[in-house]
Amino acid sequence: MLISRCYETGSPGLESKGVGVVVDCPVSRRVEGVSDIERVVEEAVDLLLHGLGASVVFESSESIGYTHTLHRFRVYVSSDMYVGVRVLVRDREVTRILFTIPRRLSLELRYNRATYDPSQDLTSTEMHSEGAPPGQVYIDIPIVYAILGVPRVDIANWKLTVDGLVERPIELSLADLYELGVTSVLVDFHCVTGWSVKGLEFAGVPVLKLVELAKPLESTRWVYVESLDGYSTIMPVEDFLRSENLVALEMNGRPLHPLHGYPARLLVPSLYGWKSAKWVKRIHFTDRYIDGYWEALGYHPRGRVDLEERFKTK
Ligand SMILES: Nc1nc2c(c(=O)[nH]1)N[C@H]1C(S)=C(S)[C@@H](COP(=O)(O)O)O[C@H]1N2
Ligand SMILES: [Mo]
Repeated sequence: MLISRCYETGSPGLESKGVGVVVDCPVSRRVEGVSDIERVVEEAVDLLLHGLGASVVFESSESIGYTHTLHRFRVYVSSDMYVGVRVLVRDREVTRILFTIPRRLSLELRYNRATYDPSQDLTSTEMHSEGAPPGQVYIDIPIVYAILGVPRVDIANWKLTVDGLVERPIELSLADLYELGVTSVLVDFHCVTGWSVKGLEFAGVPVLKLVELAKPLESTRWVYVESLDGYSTIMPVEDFLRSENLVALEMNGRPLHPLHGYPARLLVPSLYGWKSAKWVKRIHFTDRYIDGYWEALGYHPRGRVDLEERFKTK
């Protein structure tokens, strides 16, 4: 049996792109090449989307570091609607297949639903050799990503909210943030797709300063971050509470470029770049794990660069 159980997730960011639910299925199947992968997709589509007629169209492949490849397919259910299929391959083994199901599509999916337990993913012991982070290549400047587009920012009314499990929720304007005092850090930045940039200078308000003001409760385990564009991400509170982490307002001596997140982005350099949400509007302390945008598509709840936590390990 190719697929025995699957995990269902979703996120507001995906919702805004018309995706109702992501179905994430762990798989273990050896493949030798693209045609093998296509056969696995057809088998999976047959199992889950029975009666759909499997017209599988290959879309693209992308390397994720040196270790993984992500292959995208589409299964058209009508001329303008398709189920997205993403196949993750590691060392010639398909390790998971993810289906992105359109919101407008009501399908009877055949699989056993399971509940995702992020605590399994918090105990990675994978180690690596000294030097550059495993699976990463240095490039000169960061590639701009804006998966949900570049939002228009009304700077006069923009505020950063810090709330959730805190003693004192706070709201800060850009001027308020500058008044708290700006610190600069020199960091390397790493994207999960395999590129890294050395020596970027960011300036902003240390998150520890915001924590002093808002005072998260002991029961906090996760920090969920939301952006103006509908993007979101999540990380364990212990990764959030690092002294180098900033609500960054400047990069390389200038206010953040609109494409890099103006007026403010989170900067968490120990984690892969997708955790550093741009155009940030809300930092929410919580005791409950929920997927952010990329986490809902199979990316790791934690994402430490040193331990190569690229994808959920289930
Ligand atoms: N709001 C938002 N934040 C985001 C993203 C995005 O698409 N939207 N992409 C993430 C990813 S995958 C990376 S690698 C970095 C890239 O930062 P840059 O665009 O400033 O180079 O931003 C992260 N923050
Ligand atoms: Mo990224």
